[in-house]
Amino acid sequence: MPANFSGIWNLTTSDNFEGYMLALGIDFATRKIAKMLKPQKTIEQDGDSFTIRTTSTFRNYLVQFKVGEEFEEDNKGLDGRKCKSVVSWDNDKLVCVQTGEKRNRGWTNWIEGDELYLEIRCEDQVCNQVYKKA
Ligand code: VLP
Repeated sequence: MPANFSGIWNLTTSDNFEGYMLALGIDFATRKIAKMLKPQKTIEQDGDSFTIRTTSTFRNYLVQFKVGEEFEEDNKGLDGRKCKSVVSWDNDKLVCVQTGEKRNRGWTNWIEGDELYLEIRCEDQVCNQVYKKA
């Protein structure tokens, strides 16, 4: 049985979010606001079907996908670029490859105890975040 990511998760730590945002070309003013945020993730999982909402006082982001099915991702409110994205299982890790203008773009989510880990990648930058179950 695959891992179950469903729940509400609150950001506790974030490492090199600045580097990740720089790689995405996020402007100075937006970066200053974004790095102060403590986003919350609300994940709904039904087997291989996912809805992931990342919400904050500044902007919200929604993505919906089925594992193994490529989809068009419009990173509206983030860097605004479009990607062809596909998510797959690597054991109990959820691995997304976001193919588009930016090289080596993607993310990995996994669970350890009552914590949700997120690694987000763009070009040569890696940001690691930890969320705690609400
Ligand atoms: C852009 C980068 C901050 C920063 C500017 C706006 C939404 C896996 C996956 C599901 C992610 C998170 C990507 C965050 C990139 C921000 C607005 C912050 C609040 O999550 O869980 O989408 O890739």
